[in-house]
Amino acid sequence: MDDYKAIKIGLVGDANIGKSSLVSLISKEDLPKIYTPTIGVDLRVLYIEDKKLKLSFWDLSGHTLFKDLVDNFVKSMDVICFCFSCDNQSSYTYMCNLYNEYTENNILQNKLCILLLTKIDKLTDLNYKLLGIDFSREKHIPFFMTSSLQKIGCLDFLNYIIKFYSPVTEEKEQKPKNHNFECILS
Ligand SMILES: Nc1nc2c(ncn2[C@@H]2O[C@H](COP(=O)(O)OP(=O)(O)O)[C@@H](O)[C@H]2O)c(=O)[nH]1
Ligand SMILES: [Mg+2]
Repeated sequence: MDDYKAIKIGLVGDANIGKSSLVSLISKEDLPKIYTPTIGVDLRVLYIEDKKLKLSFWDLSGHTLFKDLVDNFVKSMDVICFCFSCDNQSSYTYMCNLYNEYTENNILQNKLCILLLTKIDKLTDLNYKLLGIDFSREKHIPFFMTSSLQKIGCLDFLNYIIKFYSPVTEEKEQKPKNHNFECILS
């Protein structure tokens, strides 16, 4: 596996919004039946054989107790997934604050950023979707709506990352921010 290109993908956002569930689903594990807060950092690795990619998913705790630890991990990531959920308005504010903080500290330079709205099986207020679309357009980052429970959107977001880092798209990799992303909704 030495010839595999290693990509580090970090999921950040408020606690209890479904980050760990998303990582479990992507790594083809059963979803946890009861809520277990992530202690600091959790890691899952996925090998994409035909593209020779080693994707490591860093499930980063949203608990403020681990913020310093998580911030340090974020610096070493290639991809940052900014997450907020459909059942928690304050998770949007939390995500925006994180994005602004990382931008101000130049942490997002040369990283691929992705916006994820989680738990869309619980979407009762369309405003969440609109907030996501506006944020994605303003920051020029792709937007995916996901539900780990109903297995919606998770593969789309995974495939996006695979395509982005596949050999033919190496040019893109150098300047992720210069591309005009459209919102990607499923
Ligand atoms: N309805 C619904 N609940 C979810 C979904 N994903 C996670 N949850 C639940 O939300 C809670 C927090 O999930 P978890 O993945 O641990 O969140 P994290 O703290 O952000 O890592 C758990 O009770 C999960 O069962 C989803 O897609 N839909
Ligand atoms: Mg977690």
